[in-house]
Amino acid sequence: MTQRLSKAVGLAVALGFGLAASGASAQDNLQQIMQDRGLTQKDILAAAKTYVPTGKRDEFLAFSSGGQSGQIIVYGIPSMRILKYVAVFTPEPWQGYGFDDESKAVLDQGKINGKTVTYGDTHHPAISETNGEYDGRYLFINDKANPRIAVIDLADFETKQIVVNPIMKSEHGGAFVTPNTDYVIEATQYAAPFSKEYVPLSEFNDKYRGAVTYWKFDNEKGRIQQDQSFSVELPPYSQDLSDFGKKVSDGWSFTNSFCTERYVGGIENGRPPFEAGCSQKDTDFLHMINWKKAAELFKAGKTTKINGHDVITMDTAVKEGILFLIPEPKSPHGVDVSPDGKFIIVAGKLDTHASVYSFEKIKALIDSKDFAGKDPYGIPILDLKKSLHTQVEVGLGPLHTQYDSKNCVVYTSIYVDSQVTKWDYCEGKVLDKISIHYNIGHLMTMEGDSVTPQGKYLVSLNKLAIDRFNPVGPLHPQNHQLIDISGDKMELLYDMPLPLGEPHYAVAIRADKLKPHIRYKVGWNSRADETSPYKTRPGREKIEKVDGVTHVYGTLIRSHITPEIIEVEEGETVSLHFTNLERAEDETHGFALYEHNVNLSVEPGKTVSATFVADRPGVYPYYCTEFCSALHLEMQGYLLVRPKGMKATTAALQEGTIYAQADYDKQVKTNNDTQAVIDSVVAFITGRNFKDFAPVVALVEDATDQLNFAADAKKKSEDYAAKQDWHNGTLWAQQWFQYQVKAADIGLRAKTFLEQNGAVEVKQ
Ligand code: RUQ
Ligand code: CUA
Repeated sequence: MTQRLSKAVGLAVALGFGLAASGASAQDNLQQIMQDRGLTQKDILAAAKTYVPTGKRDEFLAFSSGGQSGQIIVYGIPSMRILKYVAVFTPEPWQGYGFDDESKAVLDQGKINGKTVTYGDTHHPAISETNGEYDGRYLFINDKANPRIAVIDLADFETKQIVVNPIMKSEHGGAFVTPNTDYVIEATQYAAPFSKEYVPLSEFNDKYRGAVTYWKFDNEKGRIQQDQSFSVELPPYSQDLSDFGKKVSDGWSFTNSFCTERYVGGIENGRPPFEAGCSQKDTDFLHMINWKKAAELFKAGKTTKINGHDVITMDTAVKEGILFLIPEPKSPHGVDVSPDGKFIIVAGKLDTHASVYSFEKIKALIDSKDFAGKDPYGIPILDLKKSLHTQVEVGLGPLHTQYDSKNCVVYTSIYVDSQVTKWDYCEGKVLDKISIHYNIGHLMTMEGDSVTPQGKYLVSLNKLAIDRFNPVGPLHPQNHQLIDISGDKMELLYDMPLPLGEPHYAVAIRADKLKPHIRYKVGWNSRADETSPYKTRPGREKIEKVDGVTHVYGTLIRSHITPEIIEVEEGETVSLHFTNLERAEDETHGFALYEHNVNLSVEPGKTVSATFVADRPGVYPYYCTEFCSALHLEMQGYLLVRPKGMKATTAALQEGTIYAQADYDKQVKTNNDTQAVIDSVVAFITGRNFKDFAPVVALVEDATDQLNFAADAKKKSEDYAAKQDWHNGTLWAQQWFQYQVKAADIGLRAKTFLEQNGAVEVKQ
C-alpha cells in the first residue's frame, strides 16, 4: 500500500467506514475503491462532506441565475444536486410555462414595446428580506438584455410577475432589495436616451442617460406596484452593480460605474474601441443615493413623467441633496455592503486592490458638505482618500465580495488570477487564497448578503470550465465549485457542471426557512393567485359554447381525463380548462394534444387553460404526459374536428369483449378480497398515532378520496347488475377495482412510513 493510500485508509477508519471488515466483499472495501478509482484522502473527505444519502436533504438551497436561459436554477448545498429550473423569462415545457393561458399572461407582461421577447439574460437573484434577514418568501431576478425584473413566489417556486423598465434599454445593477423589501433596485448598464426615438451619438453627453429605478414591492400581495415606483436620473456613466445599505447605512443605495469617460466606440471608423476608451481614467464613480428621501420626493410629486413613469431628474436630486459620487479605482465591478452596514467594499477590475469605504466617514463628509468637486452634471464628488477605511491588495482582477459569519472576514473573487482571496477588512490583511477553475465571476456565501451570514460554504461561480469535465463539444458547461470555509484554510470540495446558461450571481438560504406548498386549493390559478373561473369539480365536467368559444371544463385524476372525447366543428375556437383533482403529493398530470402546441402541466389542485382554433378537420389524440399511475397510458382521449357543415354521427361504439354474469361475479369477488386487504391496512393506520405525521395525514386524505370514488363506481356497477346489464356492470366493477388499487397503494405507503418512523399504537 502506498503511504498516501494507507493514510487515507486510516482516515476512513476514523471516519467510521469500517474498512476491511471481515466478510465485506471486495467491491465494498473502501481501500479497494480508492485504489481502483485513484482517490486520495482529500477526495474521501470532500465526498464525506458533500454526500447527502438517499432520503436526506440539503442544509441550504441555492438560487442561481440561469444566464441566457432566462431561468433560475435551484440546487442544494452541500450536495450540489439540482432540484429545479424555475421558468422566468423563457417558455419552459415541463412546467407548461408559456403554453397555458395563465402563464402566457405572465410572459406577456414582459413584452417590450409590443414585441414578445422569449429569452432573458438573468444576472442577479435576490431573496426577500425582513429586517435584513432572508425571509424565504419571494425571489427577484433581473434581465440585463431587456431591462425587466421578475417576481417569483417561493410558496410554489413560480414566476408571478414581470415588469418592464419604462426608461432603460440595458441594465445590470438589479435585483437587490431593501432590508424590509420595500423596494427592489434596478440600475442601467449601457446609457441610452430615455425616449424611444433616434438620437445621434454626437448627443451622447446631453441626451443619453443612466438611471436607477426603485420598484415598490407590496409584501402582502407579493407584487411590484408599478405606479408606486420611480427612478432617479443619472449621468451616462455605465452604471454597474448595486447594493442597499443596512442598519447604520439603511436608507441609502450604492451603485458603481465604469466608463465614466463617456467614451463612445467606433472601431469600424478607425476609433480605438470601447475597451480602450473606457479605461482611460484611474477612477470611476460610486453613486450614493438617499432612497428614503427620494421616495419622499416621489410622494411629494417632485418628479417628471417620462414614458408615463416618475423620474427624479439629476437637477432635483442635486438640489435636494440625495445624490453623491465617490471616486473608485479603475473599472470597478462589485459593490457589497457589510452585514453591519458600516462598510462598502468595491473592487476594481483593472486594479489589484479592494477598497473598503467607511459609511461613517462618507456620512460625515456629506453632512459637513465637504466635497472635492463636481462632475459635469453638477453632482457633488467626495474625496476618495477621506472616504476610505482601507485598501487591500487582494489579487489581479478582483470582482465581487461576500461576507462570512466570522466578524470582519470576507471573500473576494479574483478573475484574472483565478482565485478566491479570504481577507480581513477591519485589519486590512489577506488571510488565505485558493485556486479555482477557472476565471471566477461572482462568488456566494450562505446568506452572505444578509445581516446574518451563515458561513460554512462558498460557491465559486466560474466563467470558464475548460478541462474540468468530459468534453461535450465547443460549448462547455459552466462550473460552480463548492468550497468549505468553516476552517482557517479554504478547501475545495466539489465541481458542479451547469449546462443551461451562464449563471452570474446566486443566493443561498437555509433550507428550513422555506416551506413551499405541496398542493394548491382545488381550482387555483397559480399565476394570478386566485380561484380560477374555470375551476371544475368532479361530476361537473361539461362542454359549453359561450360567445362563439367552445369551453371544455375538464378534470384530471388517476387515471382518466374527463372528457375523454371532445368533438368540435372546423373553425371553432376551443378553450380547454383542466383542473387536477388530486390531493396527493407529487401527483401532477400533464396534457399533450397532437399538432396544436398544447402542452400543460397541472399540479394537484391547479386549473390551467389552453385556447386555440381548431382550424383543420381531423383526429387529434391527447394524453397525460406524466407517468402518474399504473394505468397512465390509458389516461388518453380524442379531439375530433368535424369538417364544417358535417353532422355529428353517434353510431354505437364497437367494443372487444361482451361480459356476462360470470365475469361480473368474478370481478366482484376480486374486489371484495381487495377490500379485505384495504380494511386491514386501514385498521393498522387508524390503530396508530398517524395524525402526528403530516405526510401520513395527506396520504390518508388521498386514500379516502380514492375509496369514495371506488364507492361511486361500486354503486354504478350494482345498478347495472340489478338491471342484469352484466356488460356495463362488469366495466364499472373494473373501474371500482382501479380505485381500490390506488387506495391500497397509498395505504401501504402510509403504513410503511408509520413503521419506519416509530408510530405507536393508540387506543381507539
Ligand atoms: S456580473 S462577474 Cu454581477 Cu452581471 Cu459580475
Ligand atoms: Cu396522469 Cu399520467
